[in-house]
Amino acid sequence: MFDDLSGRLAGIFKDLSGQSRIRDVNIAETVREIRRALLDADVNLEVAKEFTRRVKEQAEGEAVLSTVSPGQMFTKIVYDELVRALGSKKEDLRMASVPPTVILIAGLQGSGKTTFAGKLAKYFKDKKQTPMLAAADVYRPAAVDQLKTLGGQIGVPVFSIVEKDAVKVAREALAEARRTACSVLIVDTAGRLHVDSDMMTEVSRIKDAVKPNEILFVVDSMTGQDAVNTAKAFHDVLDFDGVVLTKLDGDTRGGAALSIRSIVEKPIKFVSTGEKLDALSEFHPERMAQRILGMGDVVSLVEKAQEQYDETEARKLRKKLSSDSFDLDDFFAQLQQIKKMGSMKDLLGMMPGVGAAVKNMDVSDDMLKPVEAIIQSMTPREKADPDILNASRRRRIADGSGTTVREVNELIKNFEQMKKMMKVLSSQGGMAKAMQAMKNMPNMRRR
Ligand SMILES: Nc1nc2c(ncn2[C@@H]2O[C@H](COP(=O)(O)OP(=O)(O)O)[C@@H](O)[C@H]2O)c(=O)[nH]1
Ligand SMILES: [Mg+2]
Repeated sequence: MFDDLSGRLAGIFKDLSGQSRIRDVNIAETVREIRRALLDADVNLEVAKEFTRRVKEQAEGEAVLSTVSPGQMFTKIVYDELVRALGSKKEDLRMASVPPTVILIAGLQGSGKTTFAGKLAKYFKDKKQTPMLAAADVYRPAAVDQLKTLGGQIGVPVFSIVEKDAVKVAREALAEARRTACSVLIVDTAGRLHVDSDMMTEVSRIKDAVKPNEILFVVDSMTGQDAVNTAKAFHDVLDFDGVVLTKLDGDTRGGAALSIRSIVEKPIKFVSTGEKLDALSEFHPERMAQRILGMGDVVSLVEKAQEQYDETEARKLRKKLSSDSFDLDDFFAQLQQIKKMGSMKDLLGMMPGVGAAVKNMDVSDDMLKPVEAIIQSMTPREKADPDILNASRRRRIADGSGTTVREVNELIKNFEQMKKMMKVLSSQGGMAKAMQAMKNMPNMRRR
């Protein structure tokens, strides 16, 4: 799987190898090619658009690192976006504080629910848990037999009754799991070939009857775009907790894997890669992204170069501050740096001792836009020496940037404050004090 997409992306990055600097690259064209590759891999159109919009934004805002090529830089940017699209971090199953943990499996017929139920039972058994399977697909006798065969292979009890009442099976299975002190109850349900209301009603009733800790939606990744639509339909009714992608061993183009998270905003928790009982893995967004790109070494190379770059910049900045030559160009560069690193609030929130302070603060990236416009309307001399900014210069800058003189005045005040604040920061690490100062900056409030 993903072979086509991997190949296409590798080709795009390779085409960039003639360029030595990212500013020589036709970013728009490169991004268009990435979008085409994603669409050909059956990624949802909206997801592909948002993906490439973010790649473009980052490529344009990227600092020029002398030690990495544009192709490598793009690889890193696309890698980061893949990880994000796949859900950023691994998410575990929610286990009950008092066993048994109840896991409800839902999905269309043929998606691989029963096979997955067996695999999950084995997964828990391997973790020294005591799972039980419940056969709540009561319509086809073969379905119960299939589950019993799987249970037999791994030595896990399978609960079933003769009556064709799925809710009753689930309820009685739960009682049985409690009675026999099983730690996990996995409820396999019936699916239809298409989303239909009878099926949805039945799973909802099972959900109400056994109050599962975790509802897993199983989807066949070979069904591409349909997988995304089905996920949406199930999500609307069931509000499931996680997704299981099956048949990733087939010739799926990978679109479902890349789209589903963005569309239903629920994590992928497992992937299934074969008919055998051990063909199940927990889902790791980073590992999956690495598999798609097949370029883990490039990613870490760029990361290192970025760290080094940031260090050099920080050293330069400290020197500037101590020699008092920090000017509006540096101020601007700092703002760009902050923007590049992602949402300001997230960023500030990660700094030790700051998290709580910014929680209630209004910080938005948009507030930087007028600030940028103002600085860009200044002459190099004005940027280097803000002291020369008299009234007529300020008027001219306001007109040029589509702002008001008051905003220009505020910005210059903010700049002076930032300069002071950064001095404090670089001297004693007085982060809390700096945050307080920032909170009081007029331009830092929502506009
Ligand atoms: N290749 C492959 N086949 C699978 C996978 N999971 C399930 N299957 C097959 O898909 C078919 C339907 O699976 P089943 O579990 O009965 O689906 P259910 O109707 O949702 O319960 C069976 O032939 C399974 O062997 C997988 O990850 N890879
Ligand atoms: Mg089944």
